[in-house]
Parts: sequence; C-alpha cells; structure tokens
Amino acid sequence: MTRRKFLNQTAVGVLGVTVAAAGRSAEPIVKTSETPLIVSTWAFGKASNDMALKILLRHRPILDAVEQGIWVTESDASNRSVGLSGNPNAAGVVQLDACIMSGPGHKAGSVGAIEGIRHPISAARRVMEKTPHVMLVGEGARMFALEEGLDSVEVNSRELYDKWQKQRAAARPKPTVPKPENHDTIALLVLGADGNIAGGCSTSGLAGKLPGRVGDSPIIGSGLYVDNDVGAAGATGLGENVMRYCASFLIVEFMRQGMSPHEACLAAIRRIIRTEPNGANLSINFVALDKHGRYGAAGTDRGFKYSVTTQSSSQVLANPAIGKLEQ
Ligand code: SD4
Repeated sequence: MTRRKFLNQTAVGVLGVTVAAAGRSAEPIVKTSETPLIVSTWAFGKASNDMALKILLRHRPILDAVEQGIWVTESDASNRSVGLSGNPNAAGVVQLDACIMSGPGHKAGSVGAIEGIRHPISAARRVMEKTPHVMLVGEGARMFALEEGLDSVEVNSRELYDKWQKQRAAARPKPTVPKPENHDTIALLVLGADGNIAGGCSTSGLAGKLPGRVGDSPIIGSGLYVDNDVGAAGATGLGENVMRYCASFLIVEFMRQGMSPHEACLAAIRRIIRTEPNGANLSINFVALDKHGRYGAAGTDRGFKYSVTTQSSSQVLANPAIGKLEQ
C-alpha cells in the first residue's frame, strides 16, 4: 500500500488528533491521520518515542526505531525499573527481561532474567535475527549477548546470592504485596508510514522478585504482541496478572474483531477483572495502536500514563480508564 493510499484510508482529520464516535459504543476513540505513530507506556516513554521518531525520519528500519528508542530508557540512570539501574531482585541482582516483535514476517525475539547486559532489547533483537529461537534466558541469554559483543558490565551473582542467603536466614522476610512504584516497564509500539508495525518491551521487572522470576514483559502475547494486519499492544504492571491472560494478544484479537485500541484495552481489563477477586487492584495497564493509525490505553493504576508521538506532537497522556472499569 502506498503512503498516500494508507493516509486516505485512515484519515479522519487532516492534521493531529481527531475524536470520532466508536462503532461499538459511545466511547470516544482517538484517531490520528499521522504516521509514523509511536505509543509507549509511562511518561518516561516520551523520550524513547522522540528518539524512535528521529530514527524513522532518517528513513531507518522500523526495528531500529523500536530498539534505539528503547535504548534511551534503558540508558537512563535515574530509571529504577528499566535497564541496569533498575531495582534488583531479592538476591540483590538486577535481572532484565525484554522482547521485540516485527509485524512483517511475524518475527519475535526475547530474553528473560538476563544479567549485566546494558541493552536487553538489543539482545532480544539478536535472538530474533540471528538464532532459530524466540527466547533465551538466564546465563544462556547472557553468554549469547556477550558473544554478540553487546555492551556489558561484570556481575558476580554468586557473591550476591550468598549475601542474600545470609540475610534471608537472619531476617526471614515475608512476601510483600508489590507497590505500584516498585515496578514499571517500557512497552513501545510503532506504526510506520508504510503501514508496518513493530514493538518492543524492556524492564527490570518487579523489585525484590525471586531470583529467576520472569514476568510478562519478555513473553510474546503477554507483555507485547504485534500483528501486522491488525495492530499492536503492550503491557506494564504486575506481570503475574498479565501473563495468565496473554493480555496483549487478547487486546490485538479484540481489535481484530473491530474494537478501537482504547476499547480493546478496556475490554481486556474487564475480562480479567471478571475472574479476579482482587478487582481493580490488579495493577495492569496497556497501550495499543492499530493499523488505521488509532491509538489508545487503559489501566487499573490511577497514576498510569502513556506517551504518544507523531511528527506534529509528542505528549504524555493520563490513564483514560479511570471510572470506566466497572461498566
Ligand atoms: C513485570 N510487567 O516484570 C513487569 C513490570 C512492570 O510496571 O511492568 N511494572 O511484572
């Protein structure tokens, strides 16, 4: 499809953001006639979006935009939830999860519980592009990343683990309910000007998680899902509540059935809430975009924000789901 045809098919307004009536409900949906379109989780996603846009405007591949966009958040030393500055697990080790998906070819790569690698998103991309596999974990993932020459730091997990064992014996800690502020993730979705879609996800996961715990973020269909014919979705929040429902896959399937991205995110949350005694305290938050250039988000966390970037604007938006989850 040519760029012109794509824009003609999807345009609702001429420039910027237009609000249109949704087909399935009175819920307003947001449409943008602009591509590229980049949507990511949280306010910190905006800097990643801006980098992704820069890469796309240089006519670089869409996967470069995803990867290098996410590098920005992974490199941010003040970020306690993504990259090597993220909060450590219960043994004091930072174990990172990441994945990447390419709409064209329906390809995916991911790494779980990888230690000491500065850009796990790059390790995930290498898994996708250079191995016959989709997912590598732990030491194997680290060895692969080192072989690929990815930037790394020394980690003596044995020493940290021994220290943890001693502390554990002394303190006998009880499992704690995670607070929203001890977990965050970047999930970044891109719709290119040519109509192709890609996405990536990167996190240090839940602070204080058990060593070896892998969350939703590197699990294809849970933390991220891309279907080039439909759209993409990504998640942030308490992975255990996302991965039991393959929530990103679910959102993309809802969009395939005709829902807007916002409606699809809401519908997934409502579906999950129906079977969860914990109701709206699940800490599950989603972003989505579709191939028509529409985007949306919804989350159970009041403070959830998401970032949306086109050539004409780059903005941080508030969670639009508040008050609508119980309907
Ligand atoms: C995880 N989903 O490891 C990630 C963390 C996260 O907001 O997104 N927190 O469970």
